[in-house]
Amino acid sequence: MTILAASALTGGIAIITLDNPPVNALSAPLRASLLRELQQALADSAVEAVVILCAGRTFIAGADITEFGKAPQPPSFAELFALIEQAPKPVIAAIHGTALGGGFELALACHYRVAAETAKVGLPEVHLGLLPGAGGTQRVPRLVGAEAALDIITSGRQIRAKEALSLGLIDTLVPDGNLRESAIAFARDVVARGSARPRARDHEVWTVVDRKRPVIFSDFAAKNARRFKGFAAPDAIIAAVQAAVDLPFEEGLARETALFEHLVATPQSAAQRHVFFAEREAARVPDVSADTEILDIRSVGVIGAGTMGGGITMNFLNAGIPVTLVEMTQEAIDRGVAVIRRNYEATVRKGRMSAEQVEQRMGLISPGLDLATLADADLVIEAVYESLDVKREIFGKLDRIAKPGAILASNTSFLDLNRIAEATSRPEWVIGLHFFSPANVMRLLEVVRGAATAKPVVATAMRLAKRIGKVPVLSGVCDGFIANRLLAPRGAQAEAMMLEGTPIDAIDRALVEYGFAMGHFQMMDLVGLDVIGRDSTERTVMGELVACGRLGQKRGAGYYDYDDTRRPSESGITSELIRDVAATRGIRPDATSGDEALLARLLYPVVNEGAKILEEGIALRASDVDIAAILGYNWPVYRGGPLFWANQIGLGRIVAEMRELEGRYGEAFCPTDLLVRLADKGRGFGETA
Ligand code: 3H9
Repeated sequence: MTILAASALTGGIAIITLDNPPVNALSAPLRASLLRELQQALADSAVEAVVILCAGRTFIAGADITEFGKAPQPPSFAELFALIEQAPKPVIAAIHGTALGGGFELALACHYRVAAETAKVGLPEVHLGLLPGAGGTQRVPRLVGAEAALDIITSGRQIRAKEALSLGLIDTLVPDGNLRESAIAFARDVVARGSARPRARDHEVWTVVDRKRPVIFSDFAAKNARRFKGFAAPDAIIAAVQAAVDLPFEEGLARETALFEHLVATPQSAAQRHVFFAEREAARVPDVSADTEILDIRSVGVIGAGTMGGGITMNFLNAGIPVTLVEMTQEAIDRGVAVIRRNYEATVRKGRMSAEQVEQRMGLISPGLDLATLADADLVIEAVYESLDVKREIFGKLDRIAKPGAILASNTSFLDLNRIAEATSRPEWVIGLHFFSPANVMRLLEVVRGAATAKPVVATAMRLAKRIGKVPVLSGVCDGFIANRLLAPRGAQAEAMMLEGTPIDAIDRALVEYGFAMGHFQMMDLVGLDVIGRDSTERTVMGELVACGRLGQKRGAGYYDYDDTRRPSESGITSELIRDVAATRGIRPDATSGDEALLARLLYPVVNEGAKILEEGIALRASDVDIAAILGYNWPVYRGGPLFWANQIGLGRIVAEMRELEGRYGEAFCPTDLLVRLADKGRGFGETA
């Protein structure tokens, strides 16, 4: 039986230990159990102070996220925290690991907070489309002032114990491994000093905030408008923190509760909670059991020091794993290493890394020109240009060089991994590791499983992804894998609509309004039209633009014209070209208007492609498709990904609308069997009957 909360008494100090693996989420049973233990301790005349401590790897990581959207179970957070705060005996939180969300809010309701040196605290609710709903927005401003509170709560960042101490969020730091004893000693000291019971609620917010600047809230919203765009939670957080300033504590709490209850019922929060669990689920491969052997990756080889190879290398350096980086010429390797150094130096300038750290990381690279230097690497990643012949040749050589038991990976973004694996005598050791550009920044890693890839190789890749800060999504072998396959139909529809006479800025605006950082044509211009260079036998607008030197933003002209500040404006030349190309291809004007119609046109084919990817068994589950879209090409996180979004619209409606569109625009709108089947059953993607 799992012990949820149990008490022990040592010399007048009651120690309540919470034990709800894996992260001590404050579920209803845990709340009930803690409430009971607290009531007993407070009623026990032998108890002079109470310490709340957690078993396992962390203090409470927050409310149990799986409970949101269900009927609330007693006791409420408010009831529990009121008991703590109003307790006639001092209550002390002893924090290790991460005290997050409702967990940190519990600590804030305690009279004192003792933290282990490596502990972190934070209010990450914003990442779930929520605000701290258990007093965090009212107590934090009272401890640190409104401005710091706005930063902490809207960023959701984890604050190291040292910073938390200097901010006044915790009272003392103690050595790791000695938390229990230190917290007991702290409690004894408090008792000896006369059982003082300071409460965050009694602090004056105005003692920290400059009274003359009531505009801090509107200033803060304006300054962060870009970052908050489209998200509902930041505005609600600002309103709640403002309530901490404007209203008495209890009224502020009531305002916070009302805002929380509103947010938790929004589709945005449902989407962001879906993404939270989907990211974690993605690492699981059903036929690769948890006890599959994980290979030890202590050294990595990367072939190709271009943009991709360099970015890939940085991931391993950041994780402290040495990399042997191999190129064809001295010039190429020197350039690649210099770019890596420049990237790190830029991070130093932003104050996010020290000069010593740069040297440490650069010291982990062994640059060279000889593939033979990869003989000892535990994992080799090939990141040369996309040519099957070149890759097969490299894998053939690697096969002769790499030690037995080394994983041989390709960073191909669309080639047939099985053909690459066949160039070796050990296809079971070959896997795809498809990084997204910039590879040191983008969190998605598509792990491509070939027909022969061995289970330990898959399991190792999934584990390694986490070690280097990536979210792995398993993909089968197909042209474009998951993320790129999803992106293609959106582009095809954007271009079709352009030729039918829909203004490109209307198409882009619809995507930006939906939540993408930029529209299709803006993205093409940013990447560079010459770089995208599609093979086409037909006359295309892009081909014509390239032919007349309009290569995109870098030339000040592409689909759009750009001024010195890179602001796009409509181009007469492009409009003319569009009309011209449409006329030669016999496309009649038929502009689409209205955001809903534009989005149906642009995004339903993406939903359909996602369904095909599932149907073909390329992705393991619907939520993996969502993660690939969100992390691979910035599908707005608050939409939950294409398939979650489709569920929210209703698959029945999507199928009906697609059939209409199919009549007008053809095959791209023919709903795939899986989509039709689910719609007929009234089910959504990933939903069991
Ligand atoms: C909140 O508190 C609202 C309140 O303000 C107001 C209430 C009224 N609930 O991430 P990991 C699971 S909102 C349920 O892989 P790590 C997770 O799904 C909450 N489950 O470990 C996974 O399950 P599985 C605010 C949770 O070591 C397992 O635990 N708090 C929760 O890489 C391990 O997780 C947060 O948003 C939860 N709260 O990282 C914090 N948390 O093994 C969310 C985790 O089945 N949590 N799980 O896949 C985290 O950020 C990370 O889990 C943490 C550990 C940093 C704690």
